[in-house]
Amino acid sequence: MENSEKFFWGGSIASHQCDGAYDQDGKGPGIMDYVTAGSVSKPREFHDKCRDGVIYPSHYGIDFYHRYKEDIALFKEAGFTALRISVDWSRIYPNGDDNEPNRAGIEHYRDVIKELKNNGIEPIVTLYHFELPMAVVKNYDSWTNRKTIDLYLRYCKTMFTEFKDDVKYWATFNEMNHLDSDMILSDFFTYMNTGLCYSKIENPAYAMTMCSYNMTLASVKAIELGHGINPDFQIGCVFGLTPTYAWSCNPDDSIAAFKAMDRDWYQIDAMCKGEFPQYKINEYKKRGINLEISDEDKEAFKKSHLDFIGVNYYGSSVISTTEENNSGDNFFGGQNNPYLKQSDWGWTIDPKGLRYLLMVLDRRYNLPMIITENGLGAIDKLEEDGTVHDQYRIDYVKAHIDELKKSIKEDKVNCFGYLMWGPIDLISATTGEMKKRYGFIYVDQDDEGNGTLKRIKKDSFYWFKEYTKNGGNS
Ligand code: BGP
Repeated sequence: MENSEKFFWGGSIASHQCDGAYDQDGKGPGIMDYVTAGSVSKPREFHDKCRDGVIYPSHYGIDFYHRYKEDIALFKEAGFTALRISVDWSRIYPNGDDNEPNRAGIEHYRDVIKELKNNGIEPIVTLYHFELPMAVVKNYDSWTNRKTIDLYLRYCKTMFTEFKDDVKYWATFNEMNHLDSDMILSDFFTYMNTGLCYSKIENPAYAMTMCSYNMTLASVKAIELGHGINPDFQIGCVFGLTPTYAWSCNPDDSIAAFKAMDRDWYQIDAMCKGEFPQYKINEYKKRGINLEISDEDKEAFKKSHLDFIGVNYYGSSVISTTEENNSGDNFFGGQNNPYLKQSDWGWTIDPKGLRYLLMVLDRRYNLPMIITENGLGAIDKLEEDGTVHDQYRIDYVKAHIDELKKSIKEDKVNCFGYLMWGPIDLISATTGEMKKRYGFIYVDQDDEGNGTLKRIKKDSFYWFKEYTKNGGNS
């Protein structure tokens, strides 16, 4: 990419969506291991077996745990210079509070990271991508308990220390912003962030507030901890961000749109503006929740130093304050945008929204950014001759990169990489489906976990390889 010496091209994956091997090498049960296909919002009781009349996709993933060498070789061939992976906390501390870390888990990630580096791919490591040990939910009531901050920090310390010289880029959390006090316990984002519905919760709104607050504080403390271990670490946090437009020029719609976006800022504000924002404390108060911040916590927020913002971007939403316009069956809530198309899963496709979002973030925070997720979930057809023609994916990715280029060149936004989501087909987080595919690489597996797991290069794979050959300048 022009104007940028070190611009990463690559992809993002998460352990629980691709590893499989859910009970191997000492891994403990994590919250995503309890979730059945298609029922993320209604997780059922944990089954010891992969199949007990019910399908638990995280139990098998796409077997990246055993096939990572083959997959990394393909990423290299596609021109990747970075891969964002996640470490599953329950592979390192199976119960969250074990006396010693699980060496086999650490060594597994060491092998993966080594393989990436040997292939010239920079590892970018997320420390929490919906991967909370279930024992922390059951024994400590998840993030409602401040003790969980200590457990998380101990896990981070283990990772920062073990990989002091091997990993430079870290992300403390993935999409913790999809958690707020006015959500419902059965919302899949609440579940994925906290597993809360498995703990003893009397006041859900208060519990969710405490989870969000404690995760934000944990992120701030982890950043400080990491910088203490290696001052050269670049430690960021990843947010799932959805720009929201006003349906009309009615000022009420503009205020509603602003407020909808405001929900996404408070944790970023807390991580880089020196204090937990008063506007959020006031909002909690209006909902009957009294958030008191101790002097010790205030100190931690004051010192917070976020190195970069990770941007997960899939699409935009539209908000209206008048009921007759409230037709929306859009995944992001609100209206369907008449100017834009949607994916098969109702996600609005809006490349320009990325440019808009980056401008807002840049002017608000003036921090380096990296696109940590972007992509199109689509149904792909494997042809009889073993090809997959996914021009729609090429169009989607190219359109977003085109807008990103404008952000960098014209808007002078500081963005140091583009990582597409799910470069190899993997399990969908929100639906548990395999048929919702994002990859440049097709994986032969169906929604029930059947298939050869063979990896097949799609048309988009060849396109991306060509596209990135000249640093995306061709
Ligand atoms: C993001 C998550 C990812 C990923 C992606 C696509 O919110 O960080 O884990 O899953 O969304 O979502 P889905 O897999 O549900 O299509």
